[in-house]
Amino acid sequence: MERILVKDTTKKIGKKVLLKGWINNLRDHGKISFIDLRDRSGIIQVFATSELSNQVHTQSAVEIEGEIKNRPEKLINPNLETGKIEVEASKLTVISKSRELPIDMGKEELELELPTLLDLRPLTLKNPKQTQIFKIQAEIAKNFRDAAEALDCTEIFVPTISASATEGGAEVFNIKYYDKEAFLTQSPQLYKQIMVGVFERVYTISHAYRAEPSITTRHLSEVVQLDCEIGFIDGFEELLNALEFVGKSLVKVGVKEKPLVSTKIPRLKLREAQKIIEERTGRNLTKEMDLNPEDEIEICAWAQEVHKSDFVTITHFPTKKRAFYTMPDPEEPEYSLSYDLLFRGIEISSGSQRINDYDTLVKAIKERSLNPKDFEMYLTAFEYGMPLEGGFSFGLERLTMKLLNLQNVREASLFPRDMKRVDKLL
Ligand code: AMO
Repeated sequence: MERILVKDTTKKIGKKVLLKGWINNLRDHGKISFIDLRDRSGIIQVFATSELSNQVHTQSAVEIEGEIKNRPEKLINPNLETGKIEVEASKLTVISKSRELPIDMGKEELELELPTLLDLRPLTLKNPKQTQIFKIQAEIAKNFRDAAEALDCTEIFVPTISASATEGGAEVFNIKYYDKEAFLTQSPQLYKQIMVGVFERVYTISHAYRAEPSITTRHLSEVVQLDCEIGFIDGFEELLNALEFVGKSLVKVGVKEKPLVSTKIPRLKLREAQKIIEERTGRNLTKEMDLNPEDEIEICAWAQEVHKSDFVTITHFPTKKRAFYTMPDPEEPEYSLSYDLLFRGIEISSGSQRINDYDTLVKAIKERSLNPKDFEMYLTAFEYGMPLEGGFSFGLERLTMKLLNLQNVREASLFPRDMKRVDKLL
């Protein structure tokens, strides 16, 4: 008999079927038991005699043959797609047996502390609530590809090993590379810019590494970034429009609590945002060069209340606080043509218009006490015709965390890395 998926069982009432999957839960009632069978498409209840079920443990991989039947009216489960039916098992074969479980996997929501949840990842990820986080994450990534393609960007794949600690800052991982030293890239930035000189518009989904010096609920040491870079732009406005178009596209996923998306996302210069925060909280931020986490929460609360928007775009950060490649605003060069997109209280994306003139770029590199020699490959692209350009990068885990209202960004990473953890605690 050919295997069918759980999602197709509703069309097979009265028929004999073969299902394959894992035992998500097993309720033993003496002579009979109820099994929740989970496959990639869903969950279905299986009714089995104890002779069939007494050898199996929860999470074992099994094959079940049986007949699909309507459930008695009072046993219908409205929370399950297959809640009106069940399988009456005639044969149960264990493909691979599960050991005794170290935790209770029978609950809808795993009641575990985060370290246990992460230590037992291969098991805890099988919990449907956990699985759902990463289904949503896959939807976000798909939406990103669709939005970037709609902007006519070409997908590129860039290296994550670099010969120099490029973007500056202390948060770089050194690696031993044969008998030399190398670094893990902090972002695909330099390569995506080079590729604008080739394709004009590009996008990439890539891993980025940050040796974050502290443990917070919003920082990981390895992240997935969703980057776009666009050439021959007419100006800054075009970049903001692209950023917000992609942002709005990313959040069109199957979550219960739909994001508030207004037609026009509110846009504020950093100083305007700081003024609003001061009016609301009394905190004077005029000397601050950036928004701290508390400020991000406050300005997002303002955007929700006043503009019914979970998004707010902040522009014009001080030039010296942004990376060397950021274009200063020609009208006010201490401020830059840069932006952050905030969503539900956190920065989920960042970007800018870039310096596209070779000499200005070399000067900006030197001004930050970096060495132009370390940027040889990158700078070459600016010697051979770099158009006006800019781009942005979304953090996949932060976006997933906020869309699902998770408390810690680690819950939105399959195998999170931080100062204390690589798979397990170090
Ligand atoms: P930035 O450093 O702001 O910009 O990163 C872009 C986005 O990536 C996510 N992110 C992180 N998420 C979790 N933990 C971290 N340690 C972490 N670091 C970054 C955030 C952030 O908004 N090259 C520029 C982008 C550009 O200018 O195009 C860059 O990397 O969501």
